[in-house]
Amino acid sequence: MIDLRSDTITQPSEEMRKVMSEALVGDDVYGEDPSINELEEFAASLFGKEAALFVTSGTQGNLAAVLAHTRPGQEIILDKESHLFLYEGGGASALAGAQLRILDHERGQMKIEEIEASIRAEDIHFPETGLIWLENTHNRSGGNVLPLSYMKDVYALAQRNNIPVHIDGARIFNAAAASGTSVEEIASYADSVQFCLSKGLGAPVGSILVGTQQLIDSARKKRKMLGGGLRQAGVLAAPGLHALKTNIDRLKEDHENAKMLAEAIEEHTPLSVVNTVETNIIMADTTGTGKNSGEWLSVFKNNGIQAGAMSPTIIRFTTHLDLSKEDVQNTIDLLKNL
Ligand code: TLP
Repeated sequence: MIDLRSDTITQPSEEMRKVMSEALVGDDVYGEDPSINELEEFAASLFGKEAALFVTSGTQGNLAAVLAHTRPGQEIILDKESHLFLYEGGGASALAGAQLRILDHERGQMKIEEIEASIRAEDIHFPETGLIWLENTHNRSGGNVLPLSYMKDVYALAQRNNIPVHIDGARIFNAAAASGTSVEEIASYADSVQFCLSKGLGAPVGSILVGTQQLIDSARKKRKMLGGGLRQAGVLAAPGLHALKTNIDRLKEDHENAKMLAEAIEEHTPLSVVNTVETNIIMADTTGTGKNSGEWLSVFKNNGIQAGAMSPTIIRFTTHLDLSKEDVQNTIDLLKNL
Protein backbone atom coordinates (compact mmCIF):
# COMPACT_ATOMS: atom_id res chain seq x y z
CA MET A 1 0.00 0.00 0.00
CA ILE A 2 1.38 3.43 -0.94
CA ASP A 3 0.36 5.75 1.88
CA LEU A 4 -0.13 9.37 0.84
CA ARG A 5 -2.59 10.34 3.60
CA SER A 6 -0.10 12.56 5.40
CA ASP A 7 3.58 13.17 6.02
CA THR A 8 2.89 12.15 9.63
CA ILE A 9 2.77 8.45 8.76
CA THR A 10 6.53 7.90 8.39
CA GLN A 11 8.27 5.19 10.41
CA PRO A 12 11.42 6.00 12.40
CA SER A 13 14.46 4.70 10.50
CA GLU A 14 16.86 2.10 11.94
CA GLU A 15 19.32 4.91 12.59
CA MET A 16 16.67 6.90 14.47
CA ARG A 17 15.76 3.89 16.60
CA LYS A 18 19.46 3.45 17.44
CA VAL A 19 19.73 7.12 18.41
CA MET A 20 16.63 6.67 20.61
CA SER A 21 18.00 3.64 22.38
CA GLU A 22 21.29 5.39 23.10
CA ALA A 23 19.83 8.76 24.17
CA LEU A 24 21.01 10.24 27.46
CA VAL A 25 17.99 11.02 29.61
CA GLY A 26 17.00 12.78 32.82
CA ASP A 27 13.88 14.30 34.36
CA ASP A 28 12.82 17.10 32.03
CA VAL A 29 10.42 18.63 34.56
CA TYR A 30 13.60 19.36 36.57
CA GLY A 31 15.22 20.60 33.32
CA GLU A 32 17.66 17.69 33.55
CA ASP A 33 17.18 15.78 30.33
CA PRO A 34 20.38 16.33 28.33
CA SER A 35 18.84 15.20 25.03
CA ILE A 36 15.86 17.54 25.37
CA ASN A 37 18.12 20.41 26.43
CA GLU A 38 20.36 19.80 23.40
CA LEU A 39 17.37 19.67 21.05
CA GLU A 40 15.89 22.87 22.48
CA GLU A 41 19.21 24.75 22.24
CA PHE A 42 19.79 23.53 18.69
CA ALA A 43 16.26 24.50 17.62
CA ALA A 44 16.49 27.96 19.17
CA SER A 45 19.78 28.67 17.37
CA LEU A 46 18.44 27.32 14.06
CA PHE A 47 15.52 29.75 14.27
CA GLY A 48 17.56 32.67 15.64
CA LYS A 49 15.37 32.83 18.77
CA GLU A 50 16.36 32.99 22.43
CA ALA A 51 14.73 29.79 23.58
CA ALA A 52 12.77 26.69 22.57
CA LEU A 53 10.37 24.21 24.14
CA PHE A 54 9.89 20.57 23.19
CA VAL A 55 6.19 19.66 23.11
CA THR A 56 4.36 16.44 22.36
CA SER A 57 2.57 17.63 19.22
CA GLY A 58 1.86 20.54 16.94
CA THR A 59 -1.51 20.95 18.62
CA GLN A 60 0.09 21.17 22.05
CA GLY A 61 2.73 23.64 20.79
CA ASN A 62 0.09 25.86 19.22
CA LEU A 63 -2.07 25.77 22.34
CA ALA A 64 0.88 26.51 24.62
CA ALA A 65 1.63 29.50 22.35
CA VAL A 66 -1.96 30.75 22.57
CA LEU A 67 -1.88 30.40 26.38
CA ALA A 68 1.46 32.17 26.65
CA HIS A 69 0.58 35.05 24.31
CA THR A 70 -3.02 35.79 25.28
CA ARG A 71 -5.38 36.21 28.21
CA PRO A 72 -8.91 34.71 28.22
CA GLY A 73 -11.31 36.92 26.28
CA GLN A 74 -8.67 38.26 23.93
CA GLU A 75 -9.06 37.80 20.23
CA ILE A 76 -6.81 36.00 17.76
CA ILE A 77 -6.86 37.11 14.12
CA LEU A 78 -6.40 34.13 11.82
CA ASP A 79 -7.56 32.79 8.49
CA LYS A 80 -10.74 30.76 8.31
CA GLU A 81 -9.02 27.61 7.08
CA SER A 82 -6.16 27.64 9.56
CA HIS A 83 -5.35 24.39 11.31
CA LEU A 84 -5.90 26.02 14.71
CA PHE A 85 -9.45 26.92 13.75
CA LEU A 86 -10.39 23.74 11.90
CA TYR A 87 -8.50 20.86 13.43
CA GLU A 88 -7.41 21.47 16.99
CA GLY A 89 -10.61 20.55 18.80
CA GLY A 90 -11.48 24.16 19.61
CA GLY A 91 -8.69 24.12 22.21
CA ALA A 92 -7.85 27.80 21.81
CA SER A 93 -11.41 28.68 22.86
CA ALA A 94 -12.11 25.81 25.25
CA LEU A 95 -8.82 25.85 27.11
CA ALA A 96 -7.31 29.30 26.55
CA GLY A 97 -10.59 31.27 26.42
CA ALA A 98 -9.54 32.94 23.18
CA GLN A 99 -12.07 34.32 20.74
CA LEU A 100 -11.16 33.52 17.15
CA ARG A 101 -11.61 36.27 14.57
CA ILE A 102 -11.50 34.37 11.30
CA LEU A 103 -10.79 36.13 8.01
CA ASP A 104 -10.93 35.12 4.36
CA HIS A 105 -7.64 34.26 2.75
CA GLU A 106 -6.05 33.46 -0.54
CA ARG A 107 -3.36 30.78 -0.45
CA GLY A 108 -3.02 31.33 3.30
CA GLN A 109 -2.76 35.10 2.99
CA MET A 110 -5.36 37.29 4.71
CA LYS A 111 -5.56 40.77 3.17
CA ILE A 112 -3.36 43.19 5.08
CA GLU A 113 -6.18 45.78 5.04
CA GLU A 114 -8.58 43.22 6.51
CA ILE A 115 -6.16 42.30 9.27
CA GLU A 116 -5.72 46.00 9.99
CA ALA A 117 -9.48 46.59 10.02
CA SER A 118 -9.93 43.64 12.39
CA ILE A 119 -7.54 44.94 15.02
CA ARG A 120 -9.72 46.14 17.89
CA ALA A 121 -9.68 49.76 18.89
CA GLU A 122 -9.72 50.76 22.56
CA ASP A 123 -13.41 50.68 23.50
CA ILE A 124 -15.24 49.49 26.59
CA HIS A 125 -17.30 47.09 24.46
CA PHE A 126 -14.49 45.37 22.60
CA PRO A 127 -12.27 42.41 23.33
CA GLU A 128 -8.57 43.14 22.88
CA THR A 129 -6.68 41.76 19.92
CA GLY A 130 -4.10 39.50 21.56
CA LEU A 131 -2.41 37.70 18.67
CA ILE A 132 -2.09 37.51 14.89
CA TRP A 133 -1.77 33.95 13.57
CA LEU A 134 -0.19 32.78 10.31
CA GLU A 135 0.29 29.28 8.95
CA ASN A 136 3.33 28.54 6.76
CA THR A 137 3.12 26.36 4.75
CA HIS A 138 -0.65 26.65 4.58
CA ASN A 139 -2.12 23.18 4.79
CA ARG A 140 -5.66 23.73 3.43
CA SER A 141 -4.44 25.69 0.42
CA GLY A 142 -2.23 22.77 -0.50
CA GLY A 143 1.06 23.50 1.23
CA ASN A 144 1.45 27.04 -0.12
CA VAL A 145 4.38 29.13 1.02
CA LEU A 146 3.68 32.58 2.45
CA PRO A 147 5.94 35.08 0.62
CA LEU A 148 8.54 36.76 2.84
CA SER A 149 7.30 40.17 1.72
CA TYR A 150 3.82 39.28 3.00
CA MET A 151 5.15 38.07 6.34
CA LYS A 152 7.17 41.25 6.62
CA ASP A 153 4.09 43.41 6.01
CA VAL A 154 2.00 41.50 8.55
CA TYR A 155 4.78 41.75 11.13
CA ALA A 156 5.21 45.48 10.58
CA LEU A 157 1.47 46.01 11.02
CA ALA A 158 1.47 43.86 14.17
CA GLN A 159 4.42 45.72 15.64
CA ARG A 160 2.83 49.10 14.95
CA ASN A 161 -0.13 47.88 17.00
CA ASN A 162 1.86 46.09 19.71
CA ILE A 163 0.38 42.71 18.85
CA PRO A 164 2.51 39.55 18.74
CA VAL A 165 2.61 37.27 15.70
CA HIS A 166 2.72 33.47 15.87
CA ILE A 167 3.50 31.18 12.95
CA ASP A 168 2.05 27.71 12.89
CA GLY A 169 5.07 26.38 11.04
CA ALA A 170 4.17 22.70 11.25
CA ARG A 171 5.79 22.50 7.78
CA ILE A 172 8.07 25.54 7.94
CA PHE A 173 11.06 23.56 6.66
CA ASN A 174 9.06 22.79 3.53
CA ALA A 175 8.41 26.53 3.19
CA ALA A 176 12.11 27.31 3.56
CA ALA A 177 13.15 24.59 1.10
CA ALA A 178 10.61 25.68 -1.52
CA SER A 179 11.45 29.37 -1.31
CA GLY A 180 15.22 28.97 -0.96
CA THR A 181 15.29 30.87 2.31
CA SER A 182 16.13 29.91 5.90
CA VAL A 183 13.75 29.20 8.74
CA GLU A 184 15.61 31.89 10.65
CA GLU A 185 14.62 34.47 8.06
CA ILE A 186 10.98 33.36 8.07
CA ALA A 187 10.95 33.33 11.88
CA SER A 188 12.39 36.85 11.99
CA TYR A 189 8.89 38.06 11.04
CA ALA A 190 7.22 36.46 14.06
CA ASP A 191 7.46 36.42 17.84
CA SER A 192 6.98 32.68 18.05
CA VAL A 193 6.96 29.68 15.76
CA GLN A 194 5.70 26.16 16.30
CA PHE A 195 7.21 23.53 14.01
CA CYS A 196 6.72 19.77 13.79
CA LEU A 197 9.46 17.15 13.98
CA SER A 198 7.00 14.39 13.11
CA LYS A 199 5.89 15.57 9.66
CA GLY A 200 8.33 16.05 6.75
CA LEU A 201 11.33 15.64 9.04
CA GLY A 202 10.32 12.05 9.82
CA ALA A 203 10.72 11.91 13.62
CA PRO A 204 8.16 9.74 15.42
CA VAL A 205 6.99 12.34 17.97
CA GLY A 206 7.10 15.97 18.84
CA SER A 207 7.10 19.61 17.93
CA ILE A 208 9.03 22.65 19.09
CA LEU A 209 7.93 26.14 20.06
CA VAL A 210 10.55 28.87 19.68
CA GLY A 211 10.46 32.47 20.89
CA THR A 212 11.89 34.83 23.47
CA GLN A 213 13.11 33.41 26.78
CA GLN A 214 10.19 35.10 28.52
CA LEU A 215 7.61 33.60 26.20
CA ILE A 216 9.14 30.13 26.40
CA ASP A 217 9.31 30.28 30.21
CA SER A 218 5.61 31.07 30.23
CA ALA A 219 4.84 28.37 27.64
CA ARG A 220 6.79 25.82 29.72
CA LYS A 221 4.44 26.49 32.62
CA LYS A 222 1.41 26.24 30.33
CA ARG A 223 2.72 22.97 28.88
CA LYS A 224 2.88 21.58 32.44
CA MET A 225 -0.70 22.68 32.96
CA LEU A 226 -1.67 20.83 29.77
CA GLY A 227 -0.11 17.64 31.10
CA GLY A 228 2.88 17.95 28.82
CA GLY A 229 5.62 18.02 31.45
CA LEU A 230 7.60 14.94 30.46
CA ARG A 231 10.18 12.99 32.42
CA GLN A 232 12.89 10.90 30.69
CA ALA A 233 11.67 12.00 27.29
CA GLY A 234 15.15 12.31 25.79
CA VAL A 235 14.28 9.10 23.95
CA LEU A 236 11.72 11.19 22.04
CA ALA A 237 13.90 14.27 21.64
CA ALA A 238 16.93 12.40 20.27
CA PRO A 239 15.22 11.31 17.02
CA GLY A 240 13.95 14.89 16.66
CA LEU A 241 17.49 16.23 16.85
CA HIS A 242 18.65 13.53 14.45
CA ALA A 243 15.85 14.55 12.05
CA LEU A 244 16.87 18.22 12.23
CA LYS A 245 20.46 17.30 11.43
CA THR A 246 19.78 14.84 8.61
CA ASN A 247 16.37 15.30 6.99
CA ILE A 248 16.09 18.96 6.07
CA ASP A 249 18.12 18.97 2.86
CA ARG A 250 16.12 16.13 1.33
CA LEU A 251 12.73 17.90 1.56
CA LYS A 252 13.11 19.16 -1.99
CA GLU A 253 12.84 15.51 -3.14
CA ASP A 254 9.36 15.39 -1.56
CA HIS A 255 8.49 18.54 -3.50
CA GLU A 256 9.75 17.07 -6.79
CA ASN A 257 7.80 13.88 -6.09
CA ALA A 258 4.64 15.88 -5.40
CA LYS A 259 5.00 17.71 -8.74
CA MET A 260 5.44 14.41 -10.61
CA LEU A 261 2.42 12.90 -8.89
CA ALA A 262 0.31 15.97 -9.55
CA GLU A 263 1.06 15.69 -13.28
CA ALA A 264 0.15 12.00 -13.22
CA ILE A 265 -3.13 12.67 -11.39
CA GLU A 266 -4.03 15.28 -14.02
CA GLU A 267 -3.05 13.00 -16.87
CA HIS A 268 -4.33 9.59 -15.76
CA THR A 269 -7.41 10.32 -13.62
CA PRO A 270 -10.54 12.45 -14.11
CA LEU A 271 -9.61 14.43 -10.97
CA SER A 272 -8.19 17.93 -11.38
CA VAL A 273 -5.35 19.27 -9.29
CA VAL A 274 -6.54 22.56 -7.85
CA ASN A 275 -3.46 23.85 -6.02
CA THR A 276 -0.16 25.12 -7.33
CA VAL A 277 2.09 22.39 -6.02
CA GLU A 278 4.85 24.30 -4.26
CA THR A 279 5.75 21.78 -1.55
CA ASN A 280 4.62 18.27 -0.62
CA ILE A 281 0.82 18.55 -0.83
CA ILE A 282 -1.51 17.94 -3.77
CA MET A 283 -5.20 18.84 -3.65
CA ALA A 284 -7.38 17.14 -6.25
CA ASP A 285 -11.00 18.01 -7.00
CA THR A 286 -13.48 15.21 -7.65
CA THR A 287 -16.28 17.50 -8.87
CA GLY A 288 -17.93 16.30 -12.08
CA THR A 289 -16.32 12.85 -11.91
CA GLY A 290 -19.51 11.10 -10.74
CA LYS A 291 -17.87 10.13 -7.44
CA ASN A 292 -17.26 12.01 -4.23
CA SER A 293 -14.06 12.01 -2.17
CA GLY A 294 -15.04 8.99 -0.08
CA GLU A 295 -15.88 6.95 -3.18
CA TRP A 296 -12.60 7.95 -4.84
CA LEU A 297 -10.66 7.05 -1.71
CA SER A 298 -12.14 3.52 -1.95
CA VAL A 299 -11.16 3.29 -5.62
CA PHE A 300 -7.62 4.38 -4.77
CA LYS A 301 -7.40 2.04 -1.80
CA ASN A 302 -8.59 -0.93 -3.85
CA ASN A 303 -5.74 -0.09 -6.22
CA GLY A 304 -3.03 0.16 -3.56
CA ILE A 305 -3.03 3.91 -2.86
CA GLN A 306 -4.18 5.66 0.31
CA ALA A 307 -5.02 9.37 0.31
CA GLY A 308 -7.08 11.65 2.59
CA ALA A 309 -10.38 13.49 2.16
CA MET A 310 -10.20 17.22 2.89
CA SER A 311 -13.87 17.74 2.01
CA PRO A 312 -16.61 15.81 0.18
CA THR A 313 -15.03 16.98 -3.08
CA ILE A 314 -11.32 17.46 -2.33
CA ILE A 315 -8.73 14.72 -1.85
CA ARG A 316 -5.26 15.38 -0.43
CA PHE A 317 -2.13 13.48 -1.44
CA THR A 318 1.00 14.14 0.63
CA THR A 319 4.56 13.11 -0.19
CA HIS A 320 7.06 12.29 2.55
CA LEU A 321 10.30 10.69 3.68
CA ASP A 322 9.03 7.13 3.31
CA LEU A 323 8.03 7.64 -0.32
CA SER A 324 10.98 6.81 -2.59
CA LYS A 325 11.36 7.67 -6.30
CA GLU A 326 10.48 4.04 -7.00
CA ASP A 327 7.29 4.37 -4.95
CA VAL A 328 6.41 7.47 -6.97
CA GLN A 329 6.90 5.53 -10.19
CA ASN A 330 4.79 2.66 -8.83
CA THR A 331 2.06 5.13 -7.85
CA ILE A 332 2.08 6.61 -11.33
CA ASP A 333 1.77 3.09 -12.81
CA LEU A 334 -1.13 2.34 -10.46
CA LEU A 335 -2.84 5.59 -11.51
CA LYS A 336 -2.40 4.68 -15.18
CA ASN A 337 -4.14 1.33 -14.54
CA LEU A 338 -6.99 2.59 -12.38
N1 TLP B 1 -1.96 18.30 10.44
C1 TLP B 1 -2.41 16.95 10.14
C2 TLP B 1 -3.91 16.81 10.40
O1 TLP B 1 -4.24 17.27 11.66
C3 TLP B 1 -4.75 17.53 9.39
C4 TLP B 1 -2.07 16.63 8.71
O2 TLP B 1 -2.11 15.43 8.38
O3 TLP B 1 -1.78 17.55 7.93
N2 TLP B 1 -0.56 22.75 12.22
C5 TLP B 1 -0.65 22.29 10.96
C6 TLP B 1 -0.52 23.25 9.83
C7 TLP B 1 -0.85 20.92 10.72
O4 TLP B 1 -0.96 20.50 9.47
C8 TLP B 1 -0.96 20.05 11.82
C9 TLP B 1 -1.24 18.58 11.62
C10 TLP B 1 -0.86 20.58 13.12
C11 TLP B 1 -0.66 21.95 13.28
C12 TLP B 1 -0.99 19.73 14.36
O5 TLP B 1 0.06 18.86 14.53
P1 TLP B 1 -0.12 17.53 15.41
O6 TLP B 1 -0.83 16.55 14.56
O7 TLP B 1 1.28 17.13 15.73
O8 TLP B 1 -0.89 17.89 16.62
